[in-house]
Amino acid sequence: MIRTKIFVRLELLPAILLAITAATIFTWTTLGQTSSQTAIAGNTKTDSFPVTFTDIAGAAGISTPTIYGGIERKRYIIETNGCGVAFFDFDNDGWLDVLILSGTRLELSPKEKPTNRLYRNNRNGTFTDVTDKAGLRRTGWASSVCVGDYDNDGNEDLFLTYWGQNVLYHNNGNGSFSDLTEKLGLSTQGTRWGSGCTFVDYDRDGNLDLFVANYLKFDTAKVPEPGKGNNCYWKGIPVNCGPKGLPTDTNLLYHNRGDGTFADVSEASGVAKVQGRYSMTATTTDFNNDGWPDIYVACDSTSSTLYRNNRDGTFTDVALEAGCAYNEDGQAQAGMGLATGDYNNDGLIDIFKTHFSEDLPVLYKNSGKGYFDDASRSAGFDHTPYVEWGTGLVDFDNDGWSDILIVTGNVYPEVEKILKEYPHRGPRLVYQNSRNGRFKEVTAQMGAGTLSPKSSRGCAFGDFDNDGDIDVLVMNMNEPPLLLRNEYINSRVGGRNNWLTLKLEGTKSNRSAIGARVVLRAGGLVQVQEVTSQSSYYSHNDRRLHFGLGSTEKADSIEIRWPNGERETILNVAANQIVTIKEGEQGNRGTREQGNRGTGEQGNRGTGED
Ligand SMILES: [Ca+2]
Ligand SMILES: [Ca+2]
Ligand SMILES: [Ca+2]
Ligand SMILES: [Ca+2]
Repeated sequence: MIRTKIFVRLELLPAILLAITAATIFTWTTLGQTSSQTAIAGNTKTDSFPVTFTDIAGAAGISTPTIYGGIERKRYIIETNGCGVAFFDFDNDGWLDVLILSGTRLELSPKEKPTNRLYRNNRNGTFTDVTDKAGLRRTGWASSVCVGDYDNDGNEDLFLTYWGQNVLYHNNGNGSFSDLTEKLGLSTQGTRWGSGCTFVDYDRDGNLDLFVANYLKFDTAKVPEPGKGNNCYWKGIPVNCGPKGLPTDTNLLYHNRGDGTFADVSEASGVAKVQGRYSMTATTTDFNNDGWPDIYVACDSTSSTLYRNNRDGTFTDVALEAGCAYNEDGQAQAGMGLATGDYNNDGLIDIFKTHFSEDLPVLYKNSGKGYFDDASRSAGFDHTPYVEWGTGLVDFDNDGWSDILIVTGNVYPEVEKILKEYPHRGPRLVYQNSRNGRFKEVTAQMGAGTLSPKSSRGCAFGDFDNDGDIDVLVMNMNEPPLLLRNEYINSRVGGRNNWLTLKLEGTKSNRSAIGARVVLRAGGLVQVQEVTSQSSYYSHNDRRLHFGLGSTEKADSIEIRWPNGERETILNVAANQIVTIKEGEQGNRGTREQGNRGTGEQGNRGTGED
């Protein structure tokens, strides 16, 4: 556990406020995890959130609409869930490229050939569509993407889930990808509806394994038309049926044998024992801090799943006892998207999960004692009329505290024609971290990129222009994506917060470093992040870890716990740069201490912070 610490830090307000307010300095305090809710009053004002977003997708060359089902009407649930996006660097040039998944239409005209699209970052604010060159053209009902270098060859590979057959694309390292699904043993029997997925090295042997969720069993021949069944109405209006009333499916786990093939260990691992869930987004994080990666799955209309890694190749669903299966009223929620991160900087990874309209998102605060507390209401969240999807716990203004962005969009385009209070297209909701356990909604001041109405699903977070602030990529149903450029760094002349971005590369551990945990200390603040393979909604974020440092000019220490459990610490790393850290090698920047080798095997349950 984090030692209880008391610290006080001063920070200059942005220069623009100097003229407005006489009090140019404010103070905040964190008293460790037990009393982080009791920060000194004052804190941030809403009008001080110095971030706006500009949508530059069209100007950047990302302008093809993402086809996903009917526009005015959805006959079946397959048309409603949409798909994810990824920020990842497929050509290893240090600049994030963009992958946008695609659906299709039930009645497709011969002219229409909707496809997933890969856009290469031209490093000048524009992108080039390289889908065909990359061999990624494919028409179908794609759901999600997870990214990881499963064969440790230095090139990030892709796994995509589908209603139909999932696909593993091996990155050939020359700009092209090959579909190796069958060769690797990743084909499924018959038609299944793959939903979330995540690469995860659950046995810590250095080879990425693969978890794949399934949403439900769907067959157009067996599902009634809108209004033709009990679960085919919403607010009295006939809509597509489900998910309630449709048969559930089980999830999959594939073990990477390290010889270029995977073994289906869904049964032997206990993963398939979890039944009766409509599983959606999957993410891996070490929630109990024992050094072994766990898997959390946001589930729709049913309790969510926390697969605890038993360290022997098996998993047990502990969501119920851990308090992250239901909300605090014991109700199952519509779990769509999720973000993991340490919102209150107490050293413990928390969960934020998005939900259906007229519900509130859930913020599960990690107690560090094996369970989570539902902190949604105490953190300031409330019901919204929007269906909420992709989300991230992301520090947009580099102050060292994670803010939240949520993309929204209703699933029933039929409804807004009758009930205007449930618009099909919604805004991106933005919440500023008040640094006292609470969030403040700042959507209205965030600019057109945030307010333009869209029916969004997946979104990904990453610094595509390498300028030091986190940007956002958003999938929209039957419209072009949004590429929201964060204007924070550009617009702050002097007085802006510092940052540090870390790209981790495993050598003995999996090369993508998925599951690596970083504890960064700077200016009295302790921040914890882990490298993930999927989060938000069905999407993949920039796997480089981005830390805001406030007014501090350097990180005092960066402790890395690699996925195999070994630790390294780097001291005194200057701010405002992107640093690549290779496992086991002396750092190019700063000084490195010898790690506490071998402390990971037995897990050090609950002692991850000395
Ligand atoms: Ca690139
Ligand atoms: Ca690879
Ligand atoms: Ca493995
Ligand atoms: Ca940026």
